[in-house]
Amino acid sequence: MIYIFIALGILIFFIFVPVFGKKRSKVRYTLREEKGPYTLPEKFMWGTSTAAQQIETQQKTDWTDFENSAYKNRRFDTLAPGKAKPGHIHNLGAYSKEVIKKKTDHDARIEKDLALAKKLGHNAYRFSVDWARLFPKPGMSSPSKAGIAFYQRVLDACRKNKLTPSLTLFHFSSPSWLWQDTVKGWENPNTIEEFQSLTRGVAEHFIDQVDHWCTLNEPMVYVYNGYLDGVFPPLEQRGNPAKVAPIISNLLKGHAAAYHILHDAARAKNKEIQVGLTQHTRAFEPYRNYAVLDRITASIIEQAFIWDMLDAIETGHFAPKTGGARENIPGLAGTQDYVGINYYGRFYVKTDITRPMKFEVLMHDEHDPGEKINQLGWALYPKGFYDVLASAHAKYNKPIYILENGTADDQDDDKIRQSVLVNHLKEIYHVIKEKGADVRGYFHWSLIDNFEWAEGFEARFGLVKIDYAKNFKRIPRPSAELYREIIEANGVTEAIWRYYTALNEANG
Ligand code: IFM
Repeated sequence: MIYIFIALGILIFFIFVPVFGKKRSKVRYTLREEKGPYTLPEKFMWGTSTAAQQIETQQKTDWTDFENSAYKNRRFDTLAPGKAKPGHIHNLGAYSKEVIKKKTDHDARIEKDLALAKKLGHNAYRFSVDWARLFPKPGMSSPSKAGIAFYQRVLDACRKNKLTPSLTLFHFSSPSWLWQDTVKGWENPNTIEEFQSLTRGVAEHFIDQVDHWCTLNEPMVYVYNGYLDGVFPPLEQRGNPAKVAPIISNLLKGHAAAYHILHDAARAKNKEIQVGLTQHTRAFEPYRNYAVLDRITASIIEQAFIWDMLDAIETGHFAPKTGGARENIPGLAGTQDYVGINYYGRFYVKTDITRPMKFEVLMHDEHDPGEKINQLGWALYPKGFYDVLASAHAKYNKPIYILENGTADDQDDDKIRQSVLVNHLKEIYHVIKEKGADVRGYFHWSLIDNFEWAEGFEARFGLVKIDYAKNFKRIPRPSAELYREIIEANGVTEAIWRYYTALNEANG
């Protein structure tokens, strides 16, 4: 009997007491030695991504309401770099009302911005439509003429500059009128029907001109930030992840309906299109390498945050890993022609033996001064990009588009962004070569600096800097030229690799 107790004790000790083992951040990614060239497939799409609420003049949306109320009530705080304070928008008070309203003044500069993208060598451009610009009032049977004319300008500029457009229908913000009910946003089942009207309106005008479609941008960020973490509208902090399963289910239903509407419209015009959605991905890793609870929790979070929705789209069956009703969703199975991946680095998952359900997700390891992080404190980890792409390929065996990858770096010499570009593009090469992944395009986030949601205007993601104090002046950063050279060579050449290595050595 005593032996059973000892054995059980040892088992429990190893499973639950995370005392041994290195921190995962110490497990570095050693750059592979070869100098390249790391050439990507022919006809590769090279572009950038943007989103309406982040670069266009404010329309009447949930986000506009939040921005204006945060400004009025001086709710500008942050908890730590990259850790937004619920209900606040970081340092918004440092910017003028004009900036908050016009964001990047893109409305007045669409043609110039896309001419700049061409000059920087891009052959593609991903943008999203502002739902409220197209449907400013409830009950409209077709989109507003002014809204359609606005996006026609974007598409005309794409055509003129030989940029293949990729159009996203939903990127976080939606009309204020969808937020009047007690059940708000995508939690309200009516939103599914309204999203179908949006899709029909956009398809009717643009299906001829767009071959690449994204229904939903990072739906799990929308759900997590809005309903669990409280940093996006509706600023809720529900303790239990099972409570958001119905919202995810509505998003899946909206996606499936939009997929069919777009394909029906394309079929009627005898044309082929590609439709998918894109997920925000990170490498979810245990904080302590050998802490079994950290490891188990990290893998559950990864499954829930990245794969649950994509698995449901493959099978038509939604089985939320973090609780909530399982459900068969009619019309959902097989509604992705490609897998959309947005990748931003590594998160650490840290558990506590005394409160196993209350885990922490850390953006970097505070106790590891050697770790490479960005302006927002996000741990950089190119190897995780390889792993995510390899998993997406193994699970779904579909074409993959990187619809976002980039980093926050506000320095004029933007060495961090240059490093992110080179290292992540190398990983695409490796995963194609070693795993046979069918990666067809890379869209850097972002073309220009923009409004980074609860992080406000401080976090700078642009290849091109915006000087908000000097009438929204556009100033390309060194990474813009580096990206141009990479595109021209269709990959990272030995010369670019040498430049990058020298840059890093000079940098310590
Ligand atoms: O700015 C966001 C974008 O809206 C969605 N993906 C991540 C980006 C950087 O945080």
